[in-house]
Amino acid sequence: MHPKTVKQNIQYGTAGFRTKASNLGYIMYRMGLLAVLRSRYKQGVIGVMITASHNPESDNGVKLIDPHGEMMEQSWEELATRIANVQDDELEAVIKEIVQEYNIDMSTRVNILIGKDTRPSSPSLSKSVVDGILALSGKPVDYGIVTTPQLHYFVKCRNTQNAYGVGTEEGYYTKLVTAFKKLRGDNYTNGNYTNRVLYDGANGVGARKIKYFQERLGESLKIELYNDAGIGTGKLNYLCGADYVKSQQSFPTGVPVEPNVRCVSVDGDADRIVYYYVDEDNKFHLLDGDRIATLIAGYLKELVLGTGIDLNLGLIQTAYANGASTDYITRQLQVPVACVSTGVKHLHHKALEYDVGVYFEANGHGTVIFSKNAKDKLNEAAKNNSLSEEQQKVANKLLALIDVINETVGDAISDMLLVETILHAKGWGVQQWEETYTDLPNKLLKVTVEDRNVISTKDAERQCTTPVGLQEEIDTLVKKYNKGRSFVRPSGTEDIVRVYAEAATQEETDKLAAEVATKVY
Ligand code: 16G
Ligand code: ZN
Repeated sequence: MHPKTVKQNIQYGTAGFRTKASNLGYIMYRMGLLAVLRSRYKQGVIGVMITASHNPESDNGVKLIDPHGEMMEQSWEELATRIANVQDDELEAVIKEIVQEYNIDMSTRVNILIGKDTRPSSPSLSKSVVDGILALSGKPVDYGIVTTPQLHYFVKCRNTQNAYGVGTEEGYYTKLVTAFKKLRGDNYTNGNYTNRVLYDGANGVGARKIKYFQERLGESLKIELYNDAGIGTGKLNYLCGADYVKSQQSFPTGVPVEPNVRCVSVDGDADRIVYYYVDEDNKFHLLDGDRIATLIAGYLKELVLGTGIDLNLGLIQTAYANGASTDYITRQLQVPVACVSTGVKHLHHKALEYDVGVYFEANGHGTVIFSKNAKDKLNEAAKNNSLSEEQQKVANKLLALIDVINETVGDAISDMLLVETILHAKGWGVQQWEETYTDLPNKLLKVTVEDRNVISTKDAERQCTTPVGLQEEIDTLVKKYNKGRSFVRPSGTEDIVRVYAEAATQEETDKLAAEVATKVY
């Protein structure tokens, strides 16, 4: 059954395994096996998500979700890679080895939750995962087509006996929408804020699931859905979706162009979101993950101050965050910023160090996590009559906000509801939001090299340590430019090196990026 069909080794990377769907059958089966091992080892429910996110429709992928609803712990990625690459006749022995090494009790009953995106290849790959789970006597629980963040949420609910929320689709919609409506109250508009948003579903699961929100939100937020093509039309992520809009810095196909109207795009598994609009002169304006992060962190800081509770709040970014966003948030809003390596797991991990940890990648993946300490103190404050009425009110508001947020992972729809709540509270339209700071011009280039792994980095990928001398060359180039900044890193998802540059003008930025790129060859 499920014989290994590909000779080359594959690696469990930043976002799990991802490649051409036709090469993934045996990988899925083996990840079913691994999920059962992980579940028995952690003594908790594990999730398996089948998706290739923003990649083309013909790709697919798989990633595992740990009991707290987080991405699988890094130390097990190497086991995933090992299991994926062994020859068929060695598979059983490798499994036995892992069972021994980790002292796993193979007699416990375990549940594995499975979710998939709308790719035409997903149903058959899902069957392969089920076969793997059954082969080790685990119990597969099929959630069907769901967004990645929904599956993360279900895993967390199941492991907390529904204390985090009810672990069903209905439970998820009810939790988010109830909190959103509570915060919005009866006045759906406020100042420059209007309750209408154009939504690009990327022809994927994000389009399918937003319909449940539309029904429940009604007039409180009028979401107009575009790019809702059916399965197998080849249109998934094609010329639309969050990754397209962010990387091309242009308006997606399929969404009507209306000046100054807020638009959002989600990606193929709805864990990323970006905002944008066109102005009267038909100029495109992007409000990316950095913008969303600063909006959220600034607002949460206001609320935390309003409660009078001492909570430490921080923002986590990566080297790709626009320098102007970092500047604005540290200097003007006085929120401390930490920088970590690319990849959601690094940001999430760092955010756990704060009472209120906001994290976002520039590409639009992010969320907020609240410590137990923060939640306890807020719950206490909400009931504490020795606090002022205002303080109690703010504590209640923060508690409701926590329920709008999917703390397990970046969630495009939950993030949208959060942004809409903040804009509504501030009475801001998209222009007021954009006026908070001006992005520095930036450029991202891909460079194809023989072996991308000759480049290694340190300091959250902002400096390279090998090849020797490259960093000095970059430093020399950067010094020539006003507000210059540049770094190079090997991609974790493609066989290329990425070059990022920023400077005072677009012309200088493009030049700096091109110059740095020549040093990488
Ligand atoms: C993956 C990551 C994303 C990261 C991107 C970087 C997850 C769920 N996704 O899509 O966070 O920004 O890789 O790709 O971790 P790169 O290494 O090719 O630049
Ligand atoms: Zn995604």
